[in-house]
Amino acid sequence: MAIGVFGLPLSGKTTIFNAVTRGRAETAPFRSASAQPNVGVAKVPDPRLGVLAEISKPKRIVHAEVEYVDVPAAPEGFGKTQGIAGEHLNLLQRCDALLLVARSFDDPAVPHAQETVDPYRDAESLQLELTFSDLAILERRQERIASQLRSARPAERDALTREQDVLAVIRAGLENEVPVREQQTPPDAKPALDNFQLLTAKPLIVVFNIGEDAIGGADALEEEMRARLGRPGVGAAALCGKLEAELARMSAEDEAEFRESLGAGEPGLDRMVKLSYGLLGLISFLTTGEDETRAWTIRQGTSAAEAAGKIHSDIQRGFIRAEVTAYDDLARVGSVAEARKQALLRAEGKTYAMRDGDVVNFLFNV
Ligand SMILES: Nc1nc2c(ncn2[C@@H]2O[C@H](COP(=O)(O)OP(=O)(O)OP(=O)(O)O)[C@@H](O)[C@H]2O)c(=O)[nH]1
Ligand SMILES: [Mg+2]
Repeated sequence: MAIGVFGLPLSGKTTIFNAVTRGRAETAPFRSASAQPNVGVAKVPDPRLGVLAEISKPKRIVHAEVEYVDVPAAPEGFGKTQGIAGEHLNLLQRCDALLLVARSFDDPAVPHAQETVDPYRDAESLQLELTFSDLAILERRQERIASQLRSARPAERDALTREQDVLAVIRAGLENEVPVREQQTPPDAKPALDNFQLLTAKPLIVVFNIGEDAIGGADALEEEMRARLGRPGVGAAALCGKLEAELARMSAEDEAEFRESLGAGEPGLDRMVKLSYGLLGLISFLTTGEDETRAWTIRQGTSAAEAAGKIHSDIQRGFIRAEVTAYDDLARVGSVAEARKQALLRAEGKTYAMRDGDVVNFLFNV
């Protein structure tokens, strides 16, 4: 699972990438010479792990992880309504979700790609870029189909014509600015569509990178963003990339103390990572024992047997049953033994659909 970070030049993409991955990629108040993407991994914040660790006293805690790819802005700049192309397009296409960074901080030392700071304008024009890229992809495919149809055998014609019809409908939707993720596409068109990796089909997180002086208003801004930008499959977050990147370099204690002194509630960065996790349709099941307390990433709707396979293929193969306790129940009663006594521990079979926060012990036999 990877999230592609993109935006206008100097909007703070790399700063936010560093904050979220605790990385040290180069940031600068001028266009970076390096056109290389930065790739890193973010831990998904999960306070439940700390609570379970209190119960099991494990040697280590392992968080779920999501990969982030910081895609450099194209030299000619995005936001010029020409679509995203080349290597930048390839990078974004490979990602499962996109994170759009719009600059909301004012700083005379950092030139702006546009004349003024207007994150809503930038977010809109960047989304338009995604639409243009998709239109170009569809157009190329339509041209290919047209040429294939000229020499196609009757047996092939049907499938090609059907695809052509589907593509025409999607294109018409895009031309009316309806992203693919909001379009109703016929189920049999899904494999072909997945293959195209259309950008507006992917979940999108819009992040406003606010200045240090605006942190107090982050919650209100986020609410406004949700009202103005929120659509199915689109999330919104406001955070100060620069501050978050500085905090990410501190020790855990210093960071907590500093956040406390800022009077900030849940860090914007944590909210952003959780938001991405949810938009990707991901949930975590938890395991805990003497060795480790751990969050495992699965897609919503994953069966117990498949979840077991995440840990080890042997556990899936030899699956007998899963002993499941809801996290809230376990946290409330304080021990697995007590959960068992109070009949809060359920036995579930292979096809059980896992829920977020299930604390699981798989029984297996190989
Ligand atoms: N004041 C202020 N400056 C910021 C903030 N976020 C980033 N910057 C500064 O803006 C400049 C550009 O930040 P980067 O993170 O390199 O931006 P970028 O979008 O990765 O830039 P390119 O990759 O060159 O397009 C750096 O000097 C950052 O320190 C912020 O929240 N407040
Ligand atoms: Mg950068």
